[in-house]
Amino acid sequence: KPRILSGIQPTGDLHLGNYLGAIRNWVELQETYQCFLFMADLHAITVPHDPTRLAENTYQVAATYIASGIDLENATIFVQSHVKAHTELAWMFNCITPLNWLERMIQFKEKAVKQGENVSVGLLDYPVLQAADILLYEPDQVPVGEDQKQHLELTRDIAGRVNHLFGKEDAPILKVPQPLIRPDGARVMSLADGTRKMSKSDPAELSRINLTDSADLIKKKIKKCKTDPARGLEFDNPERPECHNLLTLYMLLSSKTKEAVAAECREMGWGQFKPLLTETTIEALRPIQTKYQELMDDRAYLESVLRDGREKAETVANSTLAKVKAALGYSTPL
Ligand code: AQP
Repeated sequence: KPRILSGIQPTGDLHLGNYLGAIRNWVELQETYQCFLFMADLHAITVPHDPTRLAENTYQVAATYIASGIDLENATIFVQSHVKAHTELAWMFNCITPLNWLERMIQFKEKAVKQGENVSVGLLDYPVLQAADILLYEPDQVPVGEDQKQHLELTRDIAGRVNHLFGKEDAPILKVPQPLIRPDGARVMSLADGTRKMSKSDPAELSRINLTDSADLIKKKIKKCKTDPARGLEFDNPERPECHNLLTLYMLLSSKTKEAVAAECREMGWGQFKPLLTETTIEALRPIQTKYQELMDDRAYLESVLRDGREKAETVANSTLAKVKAALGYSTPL
């Protein structure tokens, strides 16, 4: 089977964007691909974080992967900080990556504005660590959304530079992965503003539906979400981003086609559509929430999953790291 790799930062409660934009795609991809899926807890501290929540959030993300249908027969789930090769390779990449490659990263520029004077070196270095995460596992493809395309391009550039500087033409050191672009419609927008993405770090709780929200809370959030006064509901009208987003959510959660949803909702008003979206969301999340709770109540099992995951991940990661270190000319530890 070809291999893919992906991860999520344990920086807070996971929401419908994380599920529909990432995890649910992995569940489909695991039929065809061998998956390495991790919790990016080293990336989680590139912006100020809460040390009392980090470990718990990491377990929650692992439980969400499994509860959403990730099958441990097909996938290796591990914690980034448990596999030391990530930071070690990132250091080596730091030393061969030109600074200006990082300074032009859009995500850095956007996040740096929010951090002001306190922006950390880690935030600038975020995509270098990401390159190490990816290249250690020699994946064939990496599932990426729009926002991560530039980072994957950088990963490919770093791999190319290592191969060029230290490898031989016919024997590259690092495998250069291809992007696996996500299907359309998998960019979930904020419930408070249809032009901004749904995000864990948005201070407005009502802007997102978390995967662990109760039925009552889901109902409240959909009731309060932003809509518009136009009559009838439609996809793809740039003047109506909220309408497009809510129909997309309904389409993805009901697993209906876009055409079917467009036809079903064409004549509807918000008063009719909102209860339908509420019911659909609650029903779609119910089985995930039940399984999630079982997993969170069985810490010993989750620990065993992460221990196995670390062992499998380390075997692959350490072998790639050893290749890079040899190519860079390091002595073997005695
Ligand atoms: N709104 C979204 N729509 C579709 N996909 C999304 N993802 C995140 N938000 C949406 C995807 O989820 C994965 C997790 O990403 P991450 O935690 O590493 O960071 P992120 O993309 O920055 O996610 P958030 O939720 O917005 O977190 P914060 O607020 O902490 O930055 C990725 O595959 C991402 O594409």
